[in-house]
Amino acid sequence: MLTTSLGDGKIPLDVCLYNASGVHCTTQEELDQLDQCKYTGAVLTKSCTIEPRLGNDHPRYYDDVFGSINSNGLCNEGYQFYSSWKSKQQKKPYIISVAGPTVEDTCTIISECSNNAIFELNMSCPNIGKGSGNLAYDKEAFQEYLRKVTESMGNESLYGIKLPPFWFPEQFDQATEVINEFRPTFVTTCNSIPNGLLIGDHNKVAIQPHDGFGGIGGRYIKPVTLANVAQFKKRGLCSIVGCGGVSNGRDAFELLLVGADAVQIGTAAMSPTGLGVFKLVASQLRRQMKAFKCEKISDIYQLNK
Ligand code: RRO
Repeated sequence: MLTTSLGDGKIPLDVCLYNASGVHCTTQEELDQLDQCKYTGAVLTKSCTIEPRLGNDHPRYYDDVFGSINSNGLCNEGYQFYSSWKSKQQKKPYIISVAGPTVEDTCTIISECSNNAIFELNMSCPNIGKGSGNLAYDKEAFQEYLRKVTESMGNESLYGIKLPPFWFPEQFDQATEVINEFRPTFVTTCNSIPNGLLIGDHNKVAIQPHDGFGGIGGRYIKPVTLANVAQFKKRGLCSIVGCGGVSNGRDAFELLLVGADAVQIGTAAMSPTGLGVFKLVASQLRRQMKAFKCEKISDIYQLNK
């Protein structure tokens, strides 16, 4: 019932839910746990760079009932770790998120990974200063990045693009033009909203790096995610993975209703119950589908036509 696929069947997912990059997917133990989780359809890694990175100083992540702020600073184990991680179950697609963060480093990483690796190109990290966070807002820079990166891939490579949030119709038109030119297998929309600010305990900014500014995720951003999925769906491009603000089955159902083919969960999987959220969301999503007489995931979008 929860089966779906990205790229017209090229990436089959037994379950339409999986983790957002950055959430429970940095270490060997975390990847192994994702691999074993029965309620996710893919394993997606933390965005990687050539060398391992420790990331920013702590506290760099904070959440409240409405969502989260982070300035993790691209902490990761380096691409060689992610390219050599092996699934013990061998059942789910394994997607390597690549941040670069420069286009040259992205190309190096891609050309060094195996030909049949699947990539999610992170062009939207909000926390690394100049670089990827605003790349997709500039049409020429976006094209140039994809031109170089796709040249470093095999012709048959499967890849998605992790987009930043867009706001205005012209931005969606412009991004769609670039996406249609390069035809990725999927887009993931969207990364955290850049440069938000949350106040934590003691009347101070909630996280330490960058004077407290960081990427906002979780329930705060669900309306933005819904709008971004709907705007891209309207423009009829490749498969869409919705990401941002999903913490229950109704949230996932709503993203599928506006045109997502699959749904990632980020902030809600950082909670103390961790990966348990996938079981909860999967069972609530099934219940929603039964209530609205949907037998398969693609029936959900039809309800909204
Ligand atoms: O590591 C981070 O600070 C980070 C990344 Br790479 C990203 O893409 N999105 C985000 O919210 N944080």
